[in-house]
Amino acid sequence: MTKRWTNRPDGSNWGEFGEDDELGRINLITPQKVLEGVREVEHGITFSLSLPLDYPGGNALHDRRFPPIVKPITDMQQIASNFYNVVASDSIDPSFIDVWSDDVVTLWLQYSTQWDSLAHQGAKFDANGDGVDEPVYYNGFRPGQDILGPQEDAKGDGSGSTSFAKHLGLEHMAEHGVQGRGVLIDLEHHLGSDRTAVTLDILQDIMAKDNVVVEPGDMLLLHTGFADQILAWEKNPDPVKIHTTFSHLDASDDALLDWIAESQISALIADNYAVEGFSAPNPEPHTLLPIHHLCLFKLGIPLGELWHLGPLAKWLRENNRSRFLLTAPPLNLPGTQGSPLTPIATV
Ligand code: UVW
Repeated sequence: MTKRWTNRPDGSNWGEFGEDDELGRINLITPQKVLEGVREVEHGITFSLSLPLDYPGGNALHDRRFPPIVKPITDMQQIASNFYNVVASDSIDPSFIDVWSDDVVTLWLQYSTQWDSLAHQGAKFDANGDGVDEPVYYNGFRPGQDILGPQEDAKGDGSGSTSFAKHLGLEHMAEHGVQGRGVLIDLEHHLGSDRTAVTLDILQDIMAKDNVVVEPGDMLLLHTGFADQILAWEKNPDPVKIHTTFSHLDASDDALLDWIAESQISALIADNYAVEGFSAPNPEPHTLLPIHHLCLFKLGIPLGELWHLGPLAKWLRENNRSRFLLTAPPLNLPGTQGSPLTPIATV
């Protein structure tokens, strides 16, 4: 197969997991890494790390993402009542005792607890070496060719799908299985609910105080307290505080970005909105989200957002631990940019 690129971005690892790789750093979750995760299980206690998927509530966090809409499926005549709370003795035959329901959901895949796929953020970059930047995703995959849409029948199966990631979709992570060692850094314990931009110095200071060590292939989780507050707001979040409280990674700190690259983490996960804050305006070409750019575009590190980490962080602190077995596959829903999930930590 022809290479999709002749230039790769500075500091990227394109091609290092194979010319056609679509998994990125998830490749570092090897059988050995799974065993390292399993060895962290001592008590058999599990923590579900998902918010209910109808949280945060409303759309104050992101004005184009909405809570799920659940409906009954309809019958061939589009009548909903024919397949929801259906009493079979009334509608089919008096001899049947059954009552049935079936439903359908419209689900904004990045509304709540989610993975961002490697197709979620690319960049303009001169990958083919013709001197002109073109839009491209991780490992040189292209909009319009590999990531299709919006267009009629993008999936090509008549299903009505108008977008479809032929490559880099989350089904690859689902099929690989996402299970290995998770390591949690408890930012909230040290920084409280202030909107602190966390630099490498702050991060390493907290890691030293809490004896947190991150090794290649680990999935790194950051507890900021944001998702705990989201739950406390009970689906009616404060529209100002939701954007002005709790810590996030300081994407303007180049040393932090270098550390993320050098640490060889396989995934970067936070309980907040986007892991990082937005870049300041700048007349030069730049990325709005440097950590998304580094992780999704350059290094193939999937991002987890809006995970519910509070109870796990509390237990780990009480037990003087930071590591656990993390099981966190996305939905095996082909062609998607993001996926809800129900991650489980086992200690
Ligand atoms: C933002 O929308 C800021 O981040 P994400 O798309 O990763 O949720």
